[in-house]
Amino acid sequence: MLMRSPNLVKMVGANFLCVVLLVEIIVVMSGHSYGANGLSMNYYLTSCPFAEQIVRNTVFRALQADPTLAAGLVRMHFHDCFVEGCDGSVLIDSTNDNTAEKDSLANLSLRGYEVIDAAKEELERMCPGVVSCADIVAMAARDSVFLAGGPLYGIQKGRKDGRRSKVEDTFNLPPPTLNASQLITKFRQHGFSAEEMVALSGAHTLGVARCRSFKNRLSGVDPTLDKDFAKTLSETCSSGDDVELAFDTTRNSFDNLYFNALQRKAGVLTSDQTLYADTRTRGIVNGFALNQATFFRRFQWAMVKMGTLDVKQGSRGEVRRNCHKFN
Ligand code: HEM
Ligand SMILES: *[C@@H]1O[C@H](CO)[C@@H](O)[C@H](O)[C@H]1NC(C)=O
Ligand SMILES: CC(=O)N[C@H]1CO[C@H](CO)[C@@H](O)[C@@H]1O
Repeated sequence: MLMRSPNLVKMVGANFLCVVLLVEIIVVMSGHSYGANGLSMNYYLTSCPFAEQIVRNTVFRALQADPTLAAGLVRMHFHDCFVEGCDGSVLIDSTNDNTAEKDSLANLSLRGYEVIDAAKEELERMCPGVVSCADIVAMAARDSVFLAGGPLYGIQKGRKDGRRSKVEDTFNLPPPTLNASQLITKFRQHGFSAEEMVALSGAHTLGVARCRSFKNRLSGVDPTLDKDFAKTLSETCSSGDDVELAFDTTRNSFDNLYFNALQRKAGVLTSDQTLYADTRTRGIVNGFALNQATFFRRFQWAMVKMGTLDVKQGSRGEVRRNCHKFN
């Protein structure tokens, strides 16, 4: 296990490069291992050998300038994968005859598009037409987790970019008002266990929510909501719908404090606090709150799995030249 200070980005640089190089060497030695879905660890080995480094350096520079972007990039990957599979559909701009996923209410506050664009631009210079936008999103999320102090996991590459991005498909995204039963059902539809769903929710160790995402909790008495924390929520909302509140006390550090907050009834969204309120998931929350290493292992596994949801292969997809537009 690597130990990192919260003041991550500066310290981690050198370490990060070494570890990733090592991971890559191990992968290369173990040969081409294509999964059933056509993805592989060393997909760009000959076609664009520096693809991983280019994405990593771009993300590294972006987070140095603005560490809050780690949250944006992790969430972007989730929104990409849960709608139409991990195919870069979240990046498509709307046109006159197509309203894209991007313009859904759920998507209102996605951030970090410019980081994906910067990586894509450099990749197009080095190896034109080779690295998909979907893979860039997956790699950027992976690098963000690690640079924010979370676990490092290797991911397969080779996702093709999709040719469909429709606002109506975003009904697949879970709204923040869901209870544990509904979350378990929703995630089961994508092949996840309750434990994997709780681990993935742990991504809320990064970032913020805006008042409009939790103001549903401010009417009536909620026994699952701490009284002082209820005041924090309503004070936030007294300044407007778009005012932000961090999910935990360390919004830019990937740690297990999110789960400790749930134990104190200080979860921000209904969908956060329900994980502790419901007996089916409370034990999992307690386990992750007690042992960060367990959370990290489960999160790594669940993210790798999320990153392969309905990936497009061959003629089902393309490698976009510009991540905002179909070719
Ligand atoms: C379990 C169901 C989930 C629900 C209901 C949910 C809902 C939300 C909502 C409402 C916000 C705040 C948006 C805003 O007010 O601007 C948010 C933020 C966020 N979500 Fe989730 N989410 C879920 C799962 C996930 C998963 C699986 C991931 C990633 C693996 C994720 C990553 C994030 C991150 C990093 C943020 C902070 C974004 C930022 O600060 O820019 N969420 N989520
Ligand atoms: C969760 O919400 C659904 C829909 O509102 C409701 O039918 C169900 O009873 C709720 N489950 C629990 C355990 O509260
Ligand atoms: C409805 C809405 O406001 N959608 C937004 C989704 O995200 C993009 C990119 O930030 C915005 O341009 C859209 O306005």
